[in-house]
Amino acid sequence: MTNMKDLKTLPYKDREFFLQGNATCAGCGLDLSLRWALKALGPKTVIVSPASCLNVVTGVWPKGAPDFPMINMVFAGAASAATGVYHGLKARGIEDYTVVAYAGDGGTTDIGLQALSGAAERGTNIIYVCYDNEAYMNTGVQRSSSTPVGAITTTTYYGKVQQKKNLPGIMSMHNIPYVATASVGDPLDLYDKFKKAKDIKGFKYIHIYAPCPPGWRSPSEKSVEIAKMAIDNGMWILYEIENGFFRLTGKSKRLTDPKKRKPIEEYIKSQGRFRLVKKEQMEKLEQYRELMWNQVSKELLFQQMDEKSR
Ligand SMILES: Cc1ncc(C[n+]2csc(CCOP(=O)(O)OP(=O)(O)O)c2C)c(N)n1
Ligand code: SF4
Ligand SMILES: [Mg+2]
Repeated sequence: MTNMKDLKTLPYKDREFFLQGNATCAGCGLDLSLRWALKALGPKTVIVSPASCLNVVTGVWPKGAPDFPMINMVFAGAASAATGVYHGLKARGIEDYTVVAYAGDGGTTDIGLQALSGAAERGTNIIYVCYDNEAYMNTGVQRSSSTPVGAITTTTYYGKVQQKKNLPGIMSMHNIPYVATASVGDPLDLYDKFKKAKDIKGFKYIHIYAPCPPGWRSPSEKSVEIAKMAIDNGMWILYEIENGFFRLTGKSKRLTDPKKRKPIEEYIKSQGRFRLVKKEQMEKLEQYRELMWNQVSKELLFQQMDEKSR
């Protein structure tokens, strides 16, 4: 791992690939995530974007601001289109480009899941990224299966009833060489994970926590703070699974003890989408956090057993 510790030593620190003045809203987590990801991936990167905010903001003339080759694709087709781009480039003898599908949570956890699972099973040499703003934002904030319990959207007026789908968990079951979670609340960790994924052959999956001020009803200047809160309170766990080896990263390494996790009240209060959350939904949100950490504990336990048996 590169373990980038300092912004000043970052390659491409003075080079932007996703340019200023683009049409994303102020404080957009998608914008931040892509900016950092591209600094790790460098200029030889092709982005495939299915219908999503990214797809919209890169296509709005005269504010389309990608300084990288990019293909806009249908909502369900990110992973299959990226597969085609990879093989097309390969057939022409071009193997030094990184092909990346960069999709929203709707395009990943709902409509694009079939193509995603297929590409993962085939082991296509691409990186698939889900920037998770926890709803269908560009079409006016409808719920996705990645929306958390209690969040108000235009299709869940009183707050979503079901729990958030654990897509990184599902992807880890595909036995692909690299699965990671990341957050715009820890850009250097995000940077390191993209740097690592770039050099691994096969299918890589990175799931990024990406706040959306208009969709979350949160102040635009608070996006990074909210993302950091989610890490500190354990609602978003930073980890990577490299060739089956599970590892917590960033601040999440210090949070295996539940007592060290901050309470979630402040986090819930920071976003208007949770304004109708009552005791019952609060308990469900806490149950979700517990469930995710229980899975982490199992992973860590399996690993210890595996190491002992060697
Ligand atoms: C088959 C199909 N159904 C619906 C749409 C309309 N549509 C475009 S983007 C989108 C939601 C995308 O949500 P997400 O993937 O989470 O990306 P975000 O907008 O949040 O960035 C929808 C419903 C479409 N383009 N194609
Ligand atoms: S609606 Fe949300 S995800 Fe879309 S551009 Fe605005 S802040 Fe970003
Ligand atoms: Mg979304």
